[in-house]
Amino acid sequence: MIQKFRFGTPFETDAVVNKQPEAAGAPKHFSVDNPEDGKTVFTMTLPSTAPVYGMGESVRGINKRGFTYVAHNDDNPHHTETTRSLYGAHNFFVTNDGTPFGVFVDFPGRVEFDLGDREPDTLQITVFTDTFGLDFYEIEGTDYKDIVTQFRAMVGQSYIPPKWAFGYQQCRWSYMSQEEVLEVAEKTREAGAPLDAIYLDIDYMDHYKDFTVNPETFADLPGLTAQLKEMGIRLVPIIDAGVKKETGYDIDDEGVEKGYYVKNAQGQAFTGAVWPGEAHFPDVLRPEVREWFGDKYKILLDQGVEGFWNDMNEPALFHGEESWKRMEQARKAYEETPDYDHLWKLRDSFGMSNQEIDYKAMYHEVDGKRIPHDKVHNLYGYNITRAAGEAFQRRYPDKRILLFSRSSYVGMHRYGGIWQGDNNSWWSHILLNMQMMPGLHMCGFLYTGADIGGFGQDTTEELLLRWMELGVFTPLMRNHSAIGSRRQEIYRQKYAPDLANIIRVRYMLLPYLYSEFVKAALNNTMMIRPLAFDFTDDPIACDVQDQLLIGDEMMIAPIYTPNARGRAVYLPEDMQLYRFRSPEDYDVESLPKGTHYVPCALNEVLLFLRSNAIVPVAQAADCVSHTDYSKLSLLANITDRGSYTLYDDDGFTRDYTNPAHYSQITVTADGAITATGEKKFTLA
Ligand code: MIG
Repeated sequence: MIQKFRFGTPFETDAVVNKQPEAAGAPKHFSVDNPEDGKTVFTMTLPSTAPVYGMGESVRGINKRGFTYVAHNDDNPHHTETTRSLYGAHNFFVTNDGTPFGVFVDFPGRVEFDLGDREPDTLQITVFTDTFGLDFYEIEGTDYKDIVTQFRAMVGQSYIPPKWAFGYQQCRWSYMSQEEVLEVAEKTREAGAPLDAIYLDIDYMDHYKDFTVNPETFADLPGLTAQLKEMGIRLVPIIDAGVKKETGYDIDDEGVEKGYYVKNAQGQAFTGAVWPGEAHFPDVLRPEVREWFGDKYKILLDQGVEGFWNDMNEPALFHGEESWKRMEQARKAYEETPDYDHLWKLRDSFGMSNQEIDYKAMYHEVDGKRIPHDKVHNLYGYNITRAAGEAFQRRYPDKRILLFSRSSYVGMHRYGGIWQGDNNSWWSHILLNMQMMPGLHMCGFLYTGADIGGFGQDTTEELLLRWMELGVFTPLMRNHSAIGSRRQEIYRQKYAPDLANIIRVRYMLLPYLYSEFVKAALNNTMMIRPLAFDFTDDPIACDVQDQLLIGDEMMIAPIYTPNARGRAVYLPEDMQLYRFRSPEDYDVESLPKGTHYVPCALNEVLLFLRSNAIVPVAQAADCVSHTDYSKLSLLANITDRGSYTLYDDDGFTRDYTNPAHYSQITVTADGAITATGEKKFTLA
């Protein structure tokens, strides 16, 4: 049961599609105070042992208890233990005070979630309601999964990417020319690895101008996409939020002329500096601006591109008009009076990126009203990605186009996925990648993953192998790294054959992973869950934060420490351990419920099949479209009888609800297989 409580006059965020009536009375679990003007504070007492799950893209463990998270979308490359805000605002969590319940705070600005930080037994949510009110939702249900499903039904169906987007993808900041892109394609395949996509980072553009291509280094983009397509590889360029300010650049001219950008206090287009230098920011809270900006993607789609990643859309600012002025003033003051006080101010003024003073000086126009950006800050990334998503639905209703974003808000999950931003080549970030997955799946951001191998810092081969072994199971499986860091392409590694085989295990598992993903999207469920969501009565399972359930049939326990030869794994029930060195080379072992030390060599992927579980697998091919779905075999751990609902479709159209996409597979203890539909299955 969902109850919505309205406080003041909220700003319409468009997070919720299934509108709820307002409930009578007050929230059941929280007391509500207005201790100071401008803040609405929700407080509840909750034993410190009660877990909190959710908060989407955020640091620390799967259980979020004991820290303060702040909804304030931030281009923040420091993903450390004390980081309060990352790129997305995902204001949803579930907890348990004897009965399980969930909370969703629908508010476009800053919200602080103290989940037992200042006081261990208190949850306190502070919403900065000086300008807008909020909708506060309490959701009750039979268990966490049920609450999540109710929430997801309310916020709408998750985005489903094309099937090829479940293949392995290679990125780098940046592949500098079309020759280099082809080299990556050829060498990856020569190394024996499947590959489905190569990414273009900012340097493909002409002077960082959105929707342009550098005419010298990418002289024939349509030729490049065609050549790649013959190899079964797609090209995915980046789009930045800031549009270069330049007279004569048609898109900017048009944006200025039509008044489509966010404005400054004087009513002119706001200028902030990002990669192109001075840039303008489309006012994507306005539907006509979304339509305008979204339609521009066609320029690249017409050249054979089939997907996009939207970056810098918090929006990130290297500096804005106000932070620049502040620096200038401080410098002047110091030049005039070079004293300590002015020096100190000058030093402080170097905080120029992503400053609140700039966000306060940007204005949106919504229904004819001027809205300061800082009040609706968390909706920007959502709406710039929505602009593309809406354009794709309008122009290509029968085709899926890959789309994911860095910044987001709940609601954006209907239009695209997200990647987890600028992590580092750190062991702790493999764990963080794993621990972020359930919170994101709770909010409907099903298509997600982190930069495999780590974005910043130098990777090592061991780190890359271990991270890839987790990446096998994340819907977005993309290797990406920053300019200046050690190269991470698999063919450059001594362990290339092992990396190739790990990636091939992903392709073997594609029928299952794709099926579980689409079913999760269509049924508003989580493909990736903590053990605590399924084994609610098992206190040990509820305490496990470094293992995950992947769909309904399997569990993973990836290695995230250096120099490990294996790790301890908790099995909440009897399971079958598969240890894959490649799709063809593996061993299987039955393990009873309990804790086990499980050896795992550097080149091995561990997979635990649950009791009576069935996982359909294919023969690994060099790309998704070459994978033969007509000849599937089954991994099966049958003690009694197992049944699996397999979803499959053409991978391109949006005809998800067609019953022909489903087959029902049953396996009995004697190995007999029965299945509906045309497919013939054999046991692996
Ligand atoms: O200021 O486009 O998160 O993936 O490689 C950095 C360059 C801008 C940040 C993205 C990252 C991308 C990088 N971008």
